[in-house]
Amino acid sequence: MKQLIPLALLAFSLTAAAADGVNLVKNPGFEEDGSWTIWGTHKHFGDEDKATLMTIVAAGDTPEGKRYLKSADTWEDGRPYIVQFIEMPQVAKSYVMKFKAKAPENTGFRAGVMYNKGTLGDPKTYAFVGNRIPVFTGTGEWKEYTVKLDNINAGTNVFAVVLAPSTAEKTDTNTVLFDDISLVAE
Ligand SMILES: [Ca+2]
Ligand SMILES: [Ca+2]
Repeated sequence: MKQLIPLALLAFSLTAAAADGVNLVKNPGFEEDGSWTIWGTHKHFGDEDKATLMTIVAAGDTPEGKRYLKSADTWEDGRPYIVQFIEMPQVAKSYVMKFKAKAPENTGFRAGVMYNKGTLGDPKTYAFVGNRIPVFTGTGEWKEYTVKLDNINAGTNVFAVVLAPSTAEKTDTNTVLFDDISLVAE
């Protein structure tokens, strides 16, 4: 019975957080290490190759803070990307994801959210149930992009925030910079 109180408080604080427009993304500006994971790769991609997928750059030309993510898809036989998993005990009706990206002019890249259900890390229960990952077009400059998330698939209890440096075409290759990612209930 003792557990009921902290769980109730947790549920209350999560509801309050959503209502307050809190950013659900951890390490949203890549100012720290961690929270983001390489995903969608194939077994034959070596660790050294994978490193080019997720390079944290600390240099000028940063739209937020001191660091940003540089992500490269150099493979013509795969469409790897970066994810952050967010467990969602309660899912609101809709969310807005915003991020800044710098992609070469007129090249395509993707960002959005995959909807999953089950227990993260347990292949027996974990399953993909849908997504909202539009293709965007680069301008050659840093630009803010927006993804509206609604009609979220029933049963979703884990969001995977996706940052993909190329389109869904496996043969596509590209290098894209990302920073200042936010995901807020509305
Ligand atoms: Ca940053
Ligand atoms: Ca590719």
